[in-house]
Amino acid sequence: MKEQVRQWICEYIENYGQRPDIVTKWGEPLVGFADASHPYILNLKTIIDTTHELPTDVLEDASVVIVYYVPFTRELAETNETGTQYASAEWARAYEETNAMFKNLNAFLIKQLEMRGWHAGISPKSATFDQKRLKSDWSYRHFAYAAGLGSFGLNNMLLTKSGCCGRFNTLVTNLEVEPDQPMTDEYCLYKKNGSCAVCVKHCPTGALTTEGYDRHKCYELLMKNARIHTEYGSSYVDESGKKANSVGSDVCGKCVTQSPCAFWELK
Ligand code: B12
Ligand code: SF4
Ligand code: SF4
Repeated sequence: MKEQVRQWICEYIENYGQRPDIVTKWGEPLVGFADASHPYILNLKTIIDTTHELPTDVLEDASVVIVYYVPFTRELAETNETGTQYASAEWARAYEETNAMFKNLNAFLIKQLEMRGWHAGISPKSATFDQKRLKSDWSYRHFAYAAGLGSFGLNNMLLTKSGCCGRFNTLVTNLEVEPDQPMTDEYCLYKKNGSCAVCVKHCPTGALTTEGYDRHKCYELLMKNARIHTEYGSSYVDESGKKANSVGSDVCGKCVTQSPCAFWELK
């Protein structure tokens, strides 16, 4: 059944990418299954916040969280150049098109699972984040880590074996499968041996340093970009769940797109 779920995801994304109204290209997705009762997950309220949801808040008999990572392409990453504060229009569009695709893909997966007698659901908290704390009560990266999809980089991204220039999503289900385990290796070169830190050099605002990350400084630039890139909509909603949280695409990604860990290809 794990292979079946992976196939559904891969095929759906491939077909979706053929739609005439879709410009963004995606690479081969990675899929992991996080154990809903793994101690790491049960501890998320302590690690992140007491308000963070658990899989059982979404589905009473949750067994696993299906986590998938959808990589972008090198061509897209190259459009989002360093040395400027502004995100490329292509990067903004890819952000919006991918977030829209996720909604459709999750609906498709829920339908497939339910047709076979399983239950599945998504956390409504995943589509929003607290505008003051700049934190979500459903962190994809933590579920991705628990599903063994990667390790945290200095740039704050969850680095996977295919890189970090892509986006995550999740689905909670009561499907009976053998869950994957968090990985013990470290992918980030800085965390491994103190080298690299390219992501820090590329950050135009100083939000990202080797000492830490200032999410508010980062968000200021994202909102600046949102005011420029209004043409593709705004996929994140505020906490009411009804209103877009910005006027456009709140993006930057300079700590991702030209980094060696974007696709694990050193330049
Ligand atoms: C709120 C939010 C933001 C905020 C705050 C950013 C932040 N770093 O949290 C703002 C709006 C500023 C933002 C910016 C960006 N975001 Co954002 N954002 C989110 C959102 C909605 C929630 C994240 C959250 O709650 N973070 C707060 C807590 C939970 O995490 P944290 O503060 O980062 O700290 C934890 C980790 O660093 C971790 N950690 C660090 N080291 C280690 C080591 C170990 C061993 C462990 C276990 C944990 C660990 O533990 C910390 C404490 O919990 C998620 C989507 C989602 N629902 O998950 C996307 C998400 C994190 N964003 C994403 C992206 C790509 C971006 C941007 C590049 C914007 C863009 N698209 O152009 C920038 C990158 C900024 C950066 N360098 O972090 C992607 C990341 C993809 C990836 N490969 O990991 C996500 C997952 C969206 C998605 N669908 O894929 N984002
Ligand atoms: S650019 Fe280098 S230091 Fe930064 S997250 Fe990637 S591997 Fe780690
Ligand atoms: S998204 Fe931009 S501002 Fe935020 S940490 Fe990355 S490079 Fe810096």
